[in-house]
Formats: sequence, structure tokens, C-alpha cells
Amino acid sequence: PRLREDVRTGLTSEAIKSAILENLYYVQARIPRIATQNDWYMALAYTVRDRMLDRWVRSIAALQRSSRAVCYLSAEFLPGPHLANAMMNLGIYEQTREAVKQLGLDLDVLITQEGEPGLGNGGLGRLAACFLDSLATLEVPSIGYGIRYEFGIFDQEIRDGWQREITDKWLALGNPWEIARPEIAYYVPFGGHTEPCYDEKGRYRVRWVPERVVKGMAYDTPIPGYHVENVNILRLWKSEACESFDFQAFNIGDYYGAVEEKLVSETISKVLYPNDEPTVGKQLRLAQQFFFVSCSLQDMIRIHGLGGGGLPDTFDERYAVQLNDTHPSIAVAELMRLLVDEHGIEWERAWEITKKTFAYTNHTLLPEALEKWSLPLFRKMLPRHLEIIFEINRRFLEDVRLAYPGDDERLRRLSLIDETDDRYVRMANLAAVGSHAVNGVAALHTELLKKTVMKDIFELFPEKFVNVTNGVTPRRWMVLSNPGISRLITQAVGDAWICNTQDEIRRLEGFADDPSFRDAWYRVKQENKQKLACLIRERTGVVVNPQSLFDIQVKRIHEYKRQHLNALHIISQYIRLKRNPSLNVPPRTVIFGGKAAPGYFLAKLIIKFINSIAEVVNGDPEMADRLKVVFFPDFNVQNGQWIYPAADISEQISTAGKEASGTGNMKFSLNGALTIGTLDGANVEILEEVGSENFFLFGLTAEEIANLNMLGYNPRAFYEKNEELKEIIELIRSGFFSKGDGSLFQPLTDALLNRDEYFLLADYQSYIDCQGEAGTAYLDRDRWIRMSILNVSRMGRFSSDRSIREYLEKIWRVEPLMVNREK
Ligand code: 26R
Repeated sequence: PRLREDVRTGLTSEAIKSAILENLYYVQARIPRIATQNDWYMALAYTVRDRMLDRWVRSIAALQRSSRAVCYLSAEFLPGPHLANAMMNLGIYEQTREAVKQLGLDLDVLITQEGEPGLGNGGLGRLAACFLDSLATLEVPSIGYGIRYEFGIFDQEIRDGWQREITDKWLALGNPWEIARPEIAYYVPFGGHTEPCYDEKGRYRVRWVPERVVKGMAYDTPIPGYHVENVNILRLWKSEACESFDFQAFNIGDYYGAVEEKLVSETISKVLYPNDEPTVGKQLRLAQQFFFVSCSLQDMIRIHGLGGGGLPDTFDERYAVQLNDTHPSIAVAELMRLLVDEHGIEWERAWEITKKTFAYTNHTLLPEALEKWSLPLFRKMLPRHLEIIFEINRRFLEDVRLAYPGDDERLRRLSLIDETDDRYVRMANLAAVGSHAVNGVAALHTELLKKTVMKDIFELFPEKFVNVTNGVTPRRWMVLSNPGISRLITQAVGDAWICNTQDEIRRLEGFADDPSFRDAWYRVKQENKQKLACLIRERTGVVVNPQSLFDIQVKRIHEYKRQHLNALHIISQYIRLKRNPSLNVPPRTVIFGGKAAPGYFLAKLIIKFINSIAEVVNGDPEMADRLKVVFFPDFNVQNGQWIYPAADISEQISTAGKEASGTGNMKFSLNGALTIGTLDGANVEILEEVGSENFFLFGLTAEEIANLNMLGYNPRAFYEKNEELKEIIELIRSGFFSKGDGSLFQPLTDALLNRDEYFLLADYQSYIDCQGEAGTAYLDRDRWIRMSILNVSRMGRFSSDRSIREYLEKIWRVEPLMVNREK
């Protein structure tokens, strides 16, 4: 028994080594001589997983004993590769490296075997993953609930400068990080109709007679905290056909019919929608949302009732449920349905429970991204929920009428039903009305929410509105991805900064003036750039100079994020260097990465535009070692871990008022890059922390943009009076970057000259000038390194641990629970 325990739990390199061999044999059925890299990866992954399980089992027990747990409901999670993160959090990285080495293998190669779970689009999904990391590390009993998409976000390939989407088959080689729980499964009804009935006490009730029932099955992934015993759960639902319902009762003998039913049911969790804009009328998306929300709420009720303890009418005392954007906001109606229809609780009481349970986070101000569902579609799929929403709305509008007698316009704007032309359910209104708290994700964003898209709701419920500025986990985004800089920081201030980032990392400030520390800092950055240069060569064939300034913009491609403004700057640099080869500017490598939504034509054209500029610039011998342009394909969590640590300049150049927060801005700055950016999202707070002398600020403010918009913005006026800008646009229109084809980029130049919805031309000169200042600053290496150190030392506020503490205090009112002290 002693030996067995060792093989499952032992933390020495010897124990880990035997465990890998044992798992290779007993899990993969392989001997070393014929094992593939993937066999070894699997054996290693199971070895690491084994070491989490004992902690996990104890953490689940602690969760069941806890007084209140956090449930984070999110349609997206982007956790990134698990293996290295788990080794780090368990504190077994070095022993494992040694064990693997003794087996004649390279740990870094095995780590790269893992494909990442791309179960999200970008910011929102990655934020959810950072929050799970912080919740686990802060030992908060919590569960992340979402969808186990069979196909995550597509892989991106670049062919002839254009994006191509490849299906993400992340489960093809098996997933050692999940545990299937076929016994944790729920039925989720869809469609059909409702009818009146009476319960056993003779009270009037509504019965929903669905047309179809789908089964949701739980798959659990352990989320280990950093250097603590606590391991939380990410519980993702997979949809399946529900045999009892169709196979037997309805389709006996109808084999093909039953198989078809199975196919339809399995479709629900088949694929992640790769859009960050609403896909109007996609009923499968509404089905996905309801599916995972219903499974999750049923699961919470089951856990609450375990051992006969919790009654459903104490649900809110047991759970704080966070709605990550409106995607899970159908939860408001579903909890009402479960409490009223299924558990016989009175409406008024159920409504109190519901409001106390939920809180809603908004992640976007773009009006076109606010979710709404047409009434016919909604009624067809969720007839009972529509009735419930009507009833919530009836009572709500009654209160509104009392608060604002005679103000019909306001009533119309506040209604959960949009009746402007067609009729829609407004999911943001539903989420806000059914929650006790509504939060934005950066100070500016929360203020703008109150003033614009949620103005009426704010005026009605000012007490609900709070800000919680986003953060990122320093474990994955510093310790794991940038061991060089992390080692330096630890040598300087000790390792407490990893968990107590805000208080501890400040102490680095004193080292900004220490020449030998600066020197070491510079060398680490150079090593990181060298590594990225190798990867760029491998993935794109482009050779870049690690001595050059690495100017990087990585994020989803979107007009409001203005990758094309960055592209205009490249063209300006190109023209200036052609004209004046002795221009005193540092050599620069401009690197882009990011996926475009498959149906977003202009975003895809921006990718082609960047690649076309790259072809001209990189192919011009006069530019060798002065200017390079790279589009790094398939930007994802893994690639981000290589890219952020290698940046000198971080591009955060969205139109002010459009980027809710941004989190890439934090990852860059925490890794020693300096930001060039607008006063948008969390940039505002980053600037405040690092100081304006350590931040390259440009562009109009959100207020100035709003004013310009009101007065009537004319982009052509900016074009006409700026000779260089004119020259650039004309060069593009001449076909200079498109092998003489003057029409290729016309949709782009037309958009700029005629509408310029995102104010590129208005911000152009300010951006170019600011880039000039950044370049000049970079020429003074000592000054630059100092600024870089100061950036890192002042960025502690942007740890997601701080965000989570704020959620705990302001919204969830949950106490952390120390698993290791409960042994
Ligand atoms: C309606 C639906 C299709 C949809 C709309 C918008 C799906 C996804 C989105 C993307 C949004 C919600 C998103 O990812 N927002 C980002 O959230 C980050 C985390 O808060 C912010 O940092 C970032 O600024 C914001 O764009």
C-alpha cells in the first residue's frame, strides 16, 4: 500500500519517474521502446493529474460543507494548456523535469504535445479562466459551469495572406484532464407547449409539455490553486440523446429515427460560435445557452439538497451565481421556473431568491453586441420561459410606472421586450432586472454603461451598479510564461509577489535605478525576443532581428480595435524610410496576431491588408533590418505565452469608449512592455498606475469622440489636410500593396473616407507622433529599461486575485475557505 500511494502521490523525481512508466504501461498500454511522443505526454499528464486528485476529492468535500459557493456561469472558458500550469501550481515542475530527463525525454517537447481547449473567442473566455485560477488560489469554494464544445474556436491558417479556418479537433487524441461523470446528468426540455394544472395542494400551476428532451452529461476538469491544497471544478456539459425519452417511449422500432434524434441532440454542444458579434436568429445558440444554464441550475439544486440539508427556498444563501455577460441570462427565467413550477415556491418568494442569487457582468458597450432574441424563435424553443419573462416584465413595468408616472418612452426603453419593429427579448434587461448587482469590467466602462446603454436601468436601480476592473493571473501570465523575468523579480523582492502581487511587486521599484539589475532585465527581454524570433521563423518563414523594437498587437481582429491604424503607421514608416534612409529611428518589427470572425468580411480583409504590406516591406532590401512586418498565425493562449514576454511595445489603440476593458494590455505590461494606447477600457487605470511618463498616450477621449460624432464627423476633412495620410491612402488605392489591383482594399479605404466609424483618421496624426516618441525613447536603452521595470512594479493591481477579492466583497459576500486547514 505504501508503494501504491507513492506511485499516485509521491512528489520526488524518482516517484514521478516510476509513475510515468507505470501510466505509460497501464493507461497507454505501451512500453518505452514503441511509445510515441503523445503516449509519453499522456503518461505524464496522468501522472500529474493523479497528484491533484487527492486534493480535489478533499476540496469537493469542503465545497459541500461550505456555507456559500460561487458559481461562475460562462458560455466560454479559455484555460490554455493544463499540464505545465498544473505542475507549477502543485510545485512539482523541477522534479518532473528531472524525472522526464532521466527517461531520456525533453519536458518542453512533451508540454507542447498538448493541444489547448479553445472553448472561447477571446477576452471574455480568457477572463473566466483567469478568474477560476484566482478563485482556486484564494481557496474560494467555487464551480465554473459551461459547455463542453466538441469543436472549439477554429485554428487559423494563413494562405496567400488570407485567413483560412480549420476545425479545432481538440479531443482527437483524448483529454486526460477531464473526468466524465455519466451519473451526473440532467434532462433539458425544449419546445412544445404549456398547459394549466393543479398541484397536490390544489393550487393553480403551469405544466410545460416539451416536444423534445435532451440529456446533459457532466465532464469535470480540476482547477488547482497555486501552492494551496484547494482544487476547484470546471464542470462542462455535453449534450446527448436521452434514450429513455425517445428511444423507448416514442421510437420503438424506429432505429433510423432514433439515430437522427441522437444526431440532433448531440448538435447542441457540437461547436463554439466563433463570433464576437451576435449571430441574429441562430436558434442553436439560444439552445446552447439554455442547455448549459438548465443543467447547471439543476446541478446546484441537487448539490444543495444532498443529505436532505438544503431546501430550494434557501438557494440564494447557498450560492452566488455570476452571469458572464448575457449569454447565461436565461438563468433568471429558468431559476424562476424551477422554483415556482417544479418546487412549488410562491412567485414573490422565488423572485426574491432569484435576485439575491444572480449578479450580471457586462463586457461590451457596442450596441450591436447586445443580445436579443426574436419572440417567435423564443416561444418556439422556450414557451414556458417566455410566459415567465412576460410575468416578470408585467410586474417590473408596474413598478416603473409608479416610479415614472406618464413616462411612456422610458417604459418602452426599460421593457424586457423590445417592440420597436419586430418584437425581441432584451437579454441585458432581463439579466439586470433579475440580479442584485450589475458590473462593468473597467472604471471607464462602468461609467459609460451608466451613461449610455444601461442609462435607464441605472437610474432605476443605481444601487445595483458596481465596477470591478478586470485582472489576469500572474501565475500563467508571468511565472509560467516568463520564467526569466519571474526569477529576477523573486531574486529582488522574494516570491510573495506571486500571490500577493499588489502589495509585493511594488518593491521592485527600488531596483529600477540599479545598473546590474537593469542589465539582467535587458538580457531576459532579449532572450524572450530571441525565442519568439525562432518561433516566427518556424511558423512564417520571416527572419526578424531580435535587436529590433518588437511592436506587438495581438487580439481578435475588429474594426474598433483598429489593427488598420497600426497598419497605416507601418506604411508611414515605410514611406519615410524610403525617402530618408538615414532617419534616426530604431529598427522595428511590427507583429500582429488574431483571428477574424469567419463572417466578418472587413476583419478578414484587414488580415489580408497586413500580410500584403508585409510582403512589400519584407521584400524590400532597403528595409532589411530597419522595418519588418509579421502576421503570427493562430493566436491563442499558448502562442500568447510566447508572445507577451517578448514585447517592447504593446498596442492598445481602440477607439476611446469601445473596448470595455482589455486584458491583453495587462499581460503585456506585466511582462515589461510599454503601452502605446488610447484612454480606453483599463488603459485608463494602467496609465494611472504606471504614470504618464511611462505610458505612450495618444488620441481623442471617449467624450471628444462622442462630441465629434454629435457635431458630424467628416473623415475627409482629416484626409484633405494631412499630406502624409493622403499619400498613404493613395498608395493603397493605387494597388501598391496588391500587385496593382486597385480594388482589393477599396472596401477598407472607402470605409475610412466615407464613414470612418472608428475615427482612425481623427486619431491618425496623434498616433504617428506618439509612435515617434516611443521610437525615440527606445533609442535610449537605459531609459527604456527603467520604464519597463517601473511598469511591472506598478502593475500589481491588475492581478485577477484583486478582481476576485472585489467580487467577493462587493457582490458575492463569500468567505474564502481554507481546504488545507480543514484536514
Ligand atoms: C452576442 C454574442 C455573439 C457575443 C458578443 C460579444 C459574444 C461575444 C462577445 C465578445 C465580448 C462579450 C467580449 O469578449 N468582450 C470582451 O470582454 C473582455 C473581458 O471583460 C474585455 O476585456 C474586452 O474589452 C471585451 O471586448
